Amino acid sequence: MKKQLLITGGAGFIGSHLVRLMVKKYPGYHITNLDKLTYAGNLENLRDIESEPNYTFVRGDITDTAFIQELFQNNHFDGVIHLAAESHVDRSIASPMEFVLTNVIGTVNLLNAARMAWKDGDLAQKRFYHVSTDEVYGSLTDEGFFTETTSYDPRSPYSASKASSDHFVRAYHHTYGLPVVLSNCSNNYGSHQFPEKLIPLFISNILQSKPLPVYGTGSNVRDWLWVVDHCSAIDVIFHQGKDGETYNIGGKNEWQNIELIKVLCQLMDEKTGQKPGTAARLITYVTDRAGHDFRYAIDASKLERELGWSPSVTFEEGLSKTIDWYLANAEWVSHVRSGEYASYYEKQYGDRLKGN
Ligand code: NAD
Ligand code: TDX
Repeated sequence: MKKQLLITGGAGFIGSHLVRLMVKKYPGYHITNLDKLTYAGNLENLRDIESEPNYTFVRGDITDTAFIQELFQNNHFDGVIHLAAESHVDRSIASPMEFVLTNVIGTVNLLNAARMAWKDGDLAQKRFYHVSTDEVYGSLTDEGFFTETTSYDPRSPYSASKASSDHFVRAYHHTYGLPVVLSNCSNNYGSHQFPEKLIPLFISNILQSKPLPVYGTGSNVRDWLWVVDHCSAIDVIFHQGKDGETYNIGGKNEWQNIELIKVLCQLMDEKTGQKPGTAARLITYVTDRAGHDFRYAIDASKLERELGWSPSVTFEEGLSKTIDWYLANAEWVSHVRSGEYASYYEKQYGDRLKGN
């Protein structure tokens, strides 16, 4: 019998890369992708694998308790990899409640459904994996790294909601014995990322000669990991991680925002045949993000040491591949930016969008 795996948020940026990896690498698994298709979810991301026999898409909302319970009753999931979330810090500052609903209530709904579904089974064969972020640890000064034992200190509504969901996942492990594993990853970049996050936003703006809004002085530091490498880490942790454990994921790749932006501008000039310096002239310093965390930096040595994971590309390679993808997929960018893509996909995919 096939192993049944539920991936939530599989139509989003990281989720679509993970669904593709799992569908292709594990033909003996059946992958169900549950996604609400918010502004960030896009079935076009999965067009290449949507007809595979071991893949099913279900449209649904993780905050809908009855729907989630029914989904777990109608399917016998052996594993859940939970990525569905509201994921953009700036949106969380403008509208925190959506983050509480999806990231906290939605996660607890899934935990409850898994607990009920697995209560009489062999728990050794089950696993609930929560995909989380390094932002739960707060903000670093120039020194130090986040480890798995760093105290939680979330400082934005987004990171507070992710911290809360992490706590619920661990609480279900300790209280009810639910088999769980968690990971906290640094900033991802790569293809199919919604152009509201720094790298795809700036690529897209450069292509339209629009200003590049650098928050504050541009001195904040982020630790960047290619999305494909994040997914290879999730694969390893899902299969080999120890029950109840947390693993930090990161690529030892810190960049001050402004330094990264200058490299991006230079690469964009080269790849589009513009005169050197053209893209950089679009750099515009703007009012800082409220509560802007200064620095994130991940110590991923536990994952490397215990599970033998390491990233597959350098930042230069990953960024170059990412830019090439955006240059070749201008149509994707214009769909998701136009705000019309929801109705566009309704037309494209018709009944498949109505859920089951
Ligand atoms: P994303 O915003 O690109 O995708 C989120 C997906 O979740 C979308 O497909 C959306 O439609 C779906 N979704 C949202 N609300 C839903 C709901 N109520 N019910 C069902 N589906 C819903 O996000 P991403 O960047 O791919 O992040 C995925 C996960 O990884 C998130 O949990 C995020 O916190 C975590 N994470 C992201 C990063 C990063 O750099 N992007 C880093 C570390 C961890
Ligand atoms: O227009 C911008 N200008 C700017 O200076 C944007 C969108 C961002 N920034 C800065 C803010 C951050 O210091 O760039 C840095 C990166 O910003 P984002 O791409 O918004 O990412 P961040 O806030 O660091 O959070 C990301 O990494 C951790 C993801 O969005 C989260 O989902 C993930 O958990």
